Amino acid sequence: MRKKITVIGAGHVGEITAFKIAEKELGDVVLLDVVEDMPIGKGLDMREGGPVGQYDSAIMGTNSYEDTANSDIVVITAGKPRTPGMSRDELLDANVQIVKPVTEEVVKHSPNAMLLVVTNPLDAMAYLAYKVSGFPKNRVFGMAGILDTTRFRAFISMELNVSVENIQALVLGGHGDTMVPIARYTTVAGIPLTHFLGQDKIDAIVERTRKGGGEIVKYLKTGSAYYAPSLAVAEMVESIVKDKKKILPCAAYLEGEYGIKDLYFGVPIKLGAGGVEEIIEIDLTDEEKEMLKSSETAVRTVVDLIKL
Ligand code: TXD
Repeated sequence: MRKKITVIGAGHVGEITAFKIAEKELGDVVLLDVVEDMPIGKGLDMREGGPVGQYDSAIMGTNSYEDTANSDIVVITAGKPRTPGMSRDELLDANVQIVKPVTEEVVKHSPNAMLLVVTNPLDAMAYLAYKVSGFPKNRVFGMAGILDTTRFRAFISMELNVSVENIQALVLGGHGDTMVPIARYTTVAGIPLTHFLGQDKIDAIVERTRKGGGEIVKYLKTGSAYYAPSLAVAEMVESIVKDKKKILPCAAYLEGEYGIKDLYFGVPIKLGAGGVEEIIEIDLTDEEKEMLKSSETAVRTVVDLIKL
């Protein structure tokens, strides 16, 4: 039986996510948006690409939640993106008004689904979806860390002129400018990053990673990044559908791990058929712990503004 995967929001991230999922044949895809007819056109276009793109996934676009019934995975991308000069946190009020009713509809139609939240401010929206859905914590998680990590990896590969595939890295913390790229756990073909780069260079790459989202918004002017984010979501969906049990940095609900309680926060998790199957706690230096603490404070300040 093929999996049924729904993507809510057929904007930039939603449409490319749906397309990648279909192309990789991870399941049949339903793409939903509030804009009348638009997702139907996009879905049809993707379906018609099947013969030449060599994928058999059935893709459909819709304006109705009836078509999403009994989905195995629901990806929530509905919401406003940033524009230049804006922080992710400034999207809170507008996106609470979107993600809350979307989650309620999803729960009504797909009570057993996994919820993969993408809308910003990410950690706060994952928390909202968790609380509103009433789903167990293993079935609600957010995408951010893979995106932040792929940016960090890309910058390192650009600097060293080596394959992106050689670079293993980890970015922890909230999805904001306080995120914590852990250079100490970053390797190039298993060799510590410090063998290749001095501290100044590493610091500059860490800083560019933290501001990576904003750098793209500045160029796009009318919205935020979508290619790398969509690929990151597709990697998560693949790990669940194929039960790959990949260890990936994702926003997960913490109940004491890393000394943090009742918060969605970016940590390494094992992602498989059971959703969040394990949260991996790694040893951190005092300096890293301090950076994580200020990231926690930044996320908690935003979450506290949500009126559930
Ligand atoms: O790392 C991450 N988590 C992120 C998050 C990386 C990239 C983008 N990130 C956030 O995803 C971004 O800040 C936004 O909050 C969302 C979606 O970004 P996208 O770039 O796809 O925005 P678009 O192109 O404006 O698309 C949003 C779509 C648009 O088609 C709206 O009509 C639709 O969302 N929308 C809705 N769909 C369904 N239901 C409701 N209520 C709804 N409201 C708006």
